[in-house]
Amino acid sequence: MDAGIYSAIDANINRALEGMRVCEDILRFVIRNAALSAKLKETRHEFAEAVKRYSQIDLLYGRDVESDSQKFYDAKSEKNRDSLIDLAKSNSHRAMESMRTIEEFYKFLHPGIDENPFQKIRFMLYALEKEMISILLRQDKHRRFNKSLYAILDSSYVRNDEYAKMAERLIKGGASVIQLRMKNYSTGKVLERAKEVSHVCRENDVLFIVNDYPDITILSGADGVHLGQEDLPVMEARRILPPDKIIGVSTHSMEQAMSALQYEPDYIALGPIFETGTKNNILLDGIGEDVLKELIKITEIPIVAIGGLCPEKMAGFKDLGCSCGALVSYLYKENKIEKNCRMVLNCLKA
Ligand code: TZP
Ligand code: MG
Repeated sequence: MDAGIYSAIDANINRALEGMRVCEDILRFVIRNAALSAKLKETRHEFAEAVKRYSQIDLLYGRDVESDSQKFYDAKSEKNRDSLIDLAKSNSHRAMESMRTIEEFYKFLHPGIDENPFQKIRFMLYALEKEMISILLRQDKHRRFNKSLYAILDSSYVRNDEYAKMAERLIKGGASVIQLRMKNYSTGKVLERAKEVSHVCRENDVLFIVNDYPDITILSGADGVHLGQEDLPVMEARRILPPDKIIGVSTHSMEQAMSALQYEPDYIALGPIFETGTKNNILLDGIGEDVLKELIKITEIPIVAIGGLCPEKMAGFKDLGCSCGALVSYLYKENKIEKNCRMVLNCLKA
């Protein structure tokens, strides 16, 4: 009987290590999240330590690859992984399920023992899976910030009954992301507009972001929320938002951007890059393109330039490597929305 038990433990140790390794490589090379891949690596090492409780000789003695009836059996689903999420999920489950088997045999071999290292590792894997899948769900949305126009539906520029129509026009002009920014409106009114715009964006497969309100983000079915320096902190908003919602943060200097990065937002908006009178109706100086250039160099998350943008001023954006611009006033100029959008996009696309 013991040889059989050790054979099961041995097989599951290998399975768990393999599952963890695939997830670690997804985190390291595909998602490129150094912190999370390091956490998983630590867990894998902790597991390798815990496994030393078993004698190598017992495990190897129990190993019998030749007579394993399922050794070359791949479930149909294993041959048809249709997404990276699918691949990540199946491999984290492989690791967690194996951990459970090892945990159960450990209890069986050590009756009455309280401490079970494999149980602790299993729970660590559950938490890591949640983080990994959440990142993958959002990463798909990050692609929309590549060579793209982030158009802001601002209440100072849009008539009350024209939000949906304006969203359609911005999308027609080529916007990939639409943000609803309504200052000094009741949350009931913002929700009403958010639902309308969310519908238009979903129909057109365009990302929809709500400014200021995580609750309205959820209720309107938006893709994410945009938070300013005075709004809820990213970490707190993350706690209440479903894992697929993205969070963007406004920053106005290199220091603020560096500080925002610690909390892993999905994107950072930096500005005003140029002088603008749109924000709070006061004239603000631009912080300049050099800060933008510097920030783009030090992070891989999408950086959205904002503030005073217009084609004349965006001539150097391609050289800067800036792939996303957020605009308000220029887009509505002379009511030539579609044309204005296209002019901006020409400054971002190669
Ligand atoms: N945040 C920084 S600048 C700005 C916001 C909301 C206003 C951008 O508007 P415009 O008209 O494109 O300068
Ligand atoms: Mg705000």
